[in-house]
Amino acid sequence: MSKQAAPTKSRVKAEEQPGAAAAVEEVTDHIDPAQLDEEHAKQKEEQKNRIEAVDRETLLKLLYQMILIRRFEEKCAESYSLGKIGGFCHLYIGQEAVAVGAISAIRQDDYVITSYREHGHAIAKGVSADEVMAELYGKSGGCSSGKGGSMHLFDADVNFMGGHGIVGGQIPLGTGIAFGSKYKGTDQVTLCFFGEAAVNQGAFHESLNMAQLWKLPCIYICENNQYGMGTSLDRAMSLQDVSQKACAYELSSEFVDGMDVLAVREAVQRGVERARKDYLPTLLEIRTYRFMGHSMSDPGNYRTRAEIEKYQQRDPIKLFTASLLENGVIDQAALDEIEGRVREEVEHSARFADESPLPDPKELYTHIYADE
Ligand SMILES: Cc1ncc(C[n+]2csc(CCOP(=O)(O)OP(=O)(O)O)c2C)c(N)n1
Ligand SMILES: [Mg+2]
Repeated sequence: MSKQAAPTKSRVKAEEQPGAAAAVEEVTDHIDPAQLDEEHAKQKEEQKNRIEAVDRETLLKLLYQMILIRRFEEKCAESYSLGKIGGFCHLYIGQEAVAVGAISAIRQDDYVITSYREHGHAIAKGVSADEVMAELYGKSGGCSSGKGGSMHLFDADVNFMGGHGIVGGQIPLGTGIAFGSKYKGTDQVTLCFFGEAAVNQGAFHESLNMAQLWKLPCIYICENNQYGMGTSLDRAMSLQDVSQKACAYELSSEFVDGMDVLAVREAVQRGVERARKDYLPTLLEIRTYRFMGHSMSDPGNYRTRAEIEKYQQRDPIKLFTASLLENGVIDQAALDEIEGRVREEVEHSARFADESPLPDPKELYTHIYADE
């Protein structure tokens, strides 16, 4: 058997990606924090321009949502340890800029579908913190009536299509939702989120092939947090440059800094434009890092504290707050006011969940079939 050529280190070329030139970057070592720092320094100047391009109200909303998701999940961790939340619970702490930036780039009637690490996506899509917390508590006031729990949040009213526990299972479903939009002739787009471990699933490849072949308005968002449970990317993937996988199916793709909420928003905006105007799919590899364990029961023996702390220096909330302060968009008083409102919203959600009744046992027999 002939020896395979080493994977090429170049990204999909900018000129092959209409409208995407600015965000295409040189390849970096996947887990070299020093290099990521360097990238960030370069992006600092761009940051100022990015901030100026977005209205203040939107900037404050992005910050509010990221802080809300962070504090909400800190509350989840507390409630989990008190036994109020049972089953699996996968926190999103460290990755908030991805869901918030991406979902800020779509309309209310667009679709979002994602994995089990979805508390943040649900909140960013418009499911209330009350309904998410009640769902985690298994209470009837939850968005899935207390029958889904942490991994199965759904809310059709805001086109939030879950919450899926099978790794990569949501990718063909998201492709199908995008097919539905095109079939019905609407201009709705679908954001389909998944982790980098899902990219090794056949369903990912089948979906990308069909999406490009049939020109489906789907933006595939790989949240590359560099670990699938306790397995690092470099132990599991032959071609670790996820955005390159788009080449096999001729999709446009981009590599994005997932610690930068505005960079995420801009990349998704470009994907959305392609999808809405021309029914074209996009693959985005958004590089991020989870600060907590895979789930609440993860002892975390597969990585060092020093590695986590290195990434925490690029905490997306700290970075965004600092650039808003630096650029005079907010001052300390505005920040304190946001923190105060967030605290109230989170406390309210915990009270709501505590007080919400358990589902009636007869609910066991409802919502069993898709057409009910
Ligand atoms: C088909 C399938 N295989 C294995 C599992 C067990 N499992 C749950 S999460 C996970 C890792 C997924 O990692 P990734 O896709 O990177 O998402 P992340 O947890 O990092 O957000 C695995 C292997 C599963 N749920 N489904
Ligand atoms: Mg992962």
